[in-house]
Amino acid sequence: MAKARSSRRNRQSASRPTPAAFEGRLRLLRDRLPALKLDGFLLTHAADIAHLTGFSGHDSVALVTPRDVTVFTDSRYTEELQRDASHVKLALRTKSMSQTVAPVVERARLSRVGFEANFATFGLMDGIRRALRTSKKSKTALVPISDLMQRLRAVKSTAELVHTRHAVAIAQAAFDEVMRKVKPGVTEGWIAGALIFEMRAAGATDAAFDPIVGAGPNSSLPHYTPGPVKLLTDSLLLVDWGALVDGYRSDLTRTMFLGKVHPKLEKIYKIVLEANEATIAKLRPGMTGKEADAIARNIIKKAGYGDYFGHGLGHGVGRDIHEEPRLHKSRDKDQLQPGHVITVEPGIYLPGLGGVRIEDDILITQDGCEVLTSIGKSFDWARNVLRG
Ligand SMILES: [Mn+2]
Repeated sequence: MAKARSSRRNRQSASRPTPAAFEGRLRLLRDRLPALKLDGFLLTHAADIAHLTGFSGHDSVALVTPRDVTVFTDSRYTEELQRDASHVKLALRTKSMSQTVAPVVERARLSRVGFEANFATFGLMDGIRRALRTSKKSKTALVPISDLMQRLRAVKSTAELVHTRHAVAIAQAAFDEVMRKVKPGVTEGWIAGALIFEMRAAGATDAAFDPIVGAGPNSSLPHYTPGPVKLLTDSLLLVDWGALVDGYRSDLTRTMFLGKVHPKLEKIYKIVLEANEATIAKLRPGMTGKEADAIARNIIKKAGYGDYFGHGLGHGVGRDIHEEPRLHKSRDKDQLQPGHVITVEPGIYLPGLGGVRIEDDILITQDGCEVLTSIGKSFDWARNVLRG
């Protein structure tokens, strides 16, 4: 018992943001409300609530007003809330969530309350709306807003970057450990499970997402689900994985060869590597998501594989595995800013033969960028890393 208590204290002092950090984050949200003519904001996405309060429970809702923050949760989470977010008000849910939230919104006499349109469920918002309507006094309008919190969370503080760097370090160490054991006959599922085990054994909360491990031709499916498929000699292996550490995620991909390399796969490996490196060399604040995407896409197009690179170049990564900003041809206005953490992950996928993707995590800085990931990626590395 005593031991558990002291380790909890260690963890808190090591990595918990100070109340001042939450005040700063809340101020950024509150500063946006007047322009949107809002006097309150409802949060339903666990990552947004954790970012603003420190509370990381699920099935919870938070109401931010200019004066205070209320978290609506149930008895499973009350101890956690009091421990991690003692600066917020607790509203214990005993009835449905909508019947718990509505009276608090009403008592606060709010006229326009925003909510994140991309995360709130229709069921919850409709329930709150109905509960408010049954009360004669209430005149509160619920207003859908897109990507407000996503944009606020996109720029990372130094304190947040400590967690991201830690998530990268744990993912990379697990990769090194597991790849030493990979040899012909090992299955995709074993590799995926071993990566999760090694990351958790090293202190990660979990994997950042279910690892994608594609052996041979399976590597041409960008979001393949690994199974009991054995890795054969003279084939390739694509691994896309990351760690979740203190609420922050990393996201990497490497493609490697076992035995003889098919000349066509060698060719696309070198093109994808050039696209990855040329893009990273040019990333800087002020560049749009479309411009960044175009650097990699033009290289792949010129080499004749434009039709085999279907997804966007990359995405923000933080509390969510896919978040703002997006590096995509549709993003011609949003500019990269210092503090953005993004992935750069060009790929070429040849159905029936195999796919190559090389993904790094990048921090946008004042005058360029910093590559957070440091695992090898040269063709020689890819050919030699699996020695089994
Ligand atoms: Mn990714």
